[in-house]
Amino acid sequence: MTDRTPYAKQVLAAQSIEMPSWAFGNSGTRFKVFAQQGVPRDPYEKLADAAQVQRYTGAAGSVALHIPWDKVEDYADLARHAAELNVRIGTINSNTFQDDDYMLGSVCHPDAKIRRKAVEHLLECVDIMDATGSTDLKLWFADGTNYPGQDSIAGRQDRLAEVLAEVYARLGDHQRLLLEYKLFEPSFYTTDVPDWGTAYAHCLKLGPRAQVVIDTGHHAPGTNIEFIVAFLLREGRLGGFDFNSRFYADDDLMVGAADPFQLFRIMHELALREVILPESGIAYMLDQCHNIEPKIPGQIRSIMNVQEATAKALLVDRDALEAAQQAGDVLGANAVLMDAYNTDVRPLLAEVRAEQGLDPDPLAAYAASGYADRIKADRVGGSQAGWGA
Ligand SMILES: [Mn+2]
Repeated sequence: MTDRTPYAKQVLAAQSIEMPSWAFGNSGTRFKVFAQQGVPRDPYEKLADAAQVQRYTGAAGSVALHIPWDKVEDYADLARHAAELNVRIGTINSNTFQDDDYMLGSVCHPDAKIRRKAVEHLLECVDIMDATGSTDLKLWFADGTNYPGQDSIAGRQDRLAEVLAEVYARLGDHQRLLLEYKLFEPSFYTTDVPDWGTAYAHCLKLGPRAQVVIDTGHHAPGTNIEFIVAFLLREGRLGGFDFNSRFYADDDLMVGAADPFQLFRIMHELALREVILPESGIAYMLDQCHNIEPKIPGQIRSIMNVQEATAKALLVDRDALEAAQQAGDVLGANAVLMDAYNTDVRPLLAEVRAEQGLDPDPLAAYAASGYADRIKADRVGGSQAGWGA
């Protein structure tokens, strides 16, 4: 067995996962949003909280913004604020699902005036990318229908293609359009971008800077997500991930909480192609909400879960795996994978952190810092940011 530990440590030390700004605001379900004390009141405070996650993990270097939830007067100033906190602005996420006009859809709406309004929002998001230095525009559409006959399924695809082409044409040469799919919800009969195949087909028509985002929570139970990863990677169309967990349907729980083995299998496909690090161009993001758990520790735990799955994937003995595969040794090949998965990588990650000058236990270090009490005391007055605000 080859010793892959030095290689794994080197990759882990350079890994970076993007945090969602909305993870730090209040969140809930369609039934109830539970308020927590000390929650940020504006995007500047969200970045300050995100910087805590980076401070204790060293593996969370960027923050995704969501427009209009993170609207500010001066985006260049927000980007400067981020840099001072040792994080940077990552993906710009658009929102065409929280306006009365979008009841029947946004970019697929039958009324051209509503579609125009949605396009203008998406173009504004590209302006914000220009101002913040962000390179990625992430699109997720709540568009779809609830009842058979409600609208033309094919007609909606035509409208979608037209809008995507206009937005793609507006991008700079260094910018990308990342198209996210979701099986269902909020629409319950048809969804206009329900799966990776639909997203992939639209991206192919647009051009090479249009790529697919895999949100791990957006599939039917039992879907083999690592197959989708391998396929899109091979085609050069894997733009990024929205990591989270779901038990039943999309619920944005902490990545690796529901099925750490699935996360390992996904990371294994990525490790095989050596695309774990930021320079691979794959945007590794969390898309989570912490409804009942504290938010900053929730993000720290999530980063650690990704690190653990990554460490195990990096430890897979590729020579032994390939030899077993070539020999048709089914049990042997499977055992190589399981040996890596069953390795306790926590000591290895503690070592990686110590070598970076970090506390080997990020959660304990954060808890001991007193930051949680400070923000509870400081952030009194004003209105706290929440899901959708
Ligand atoms: Mn998502």
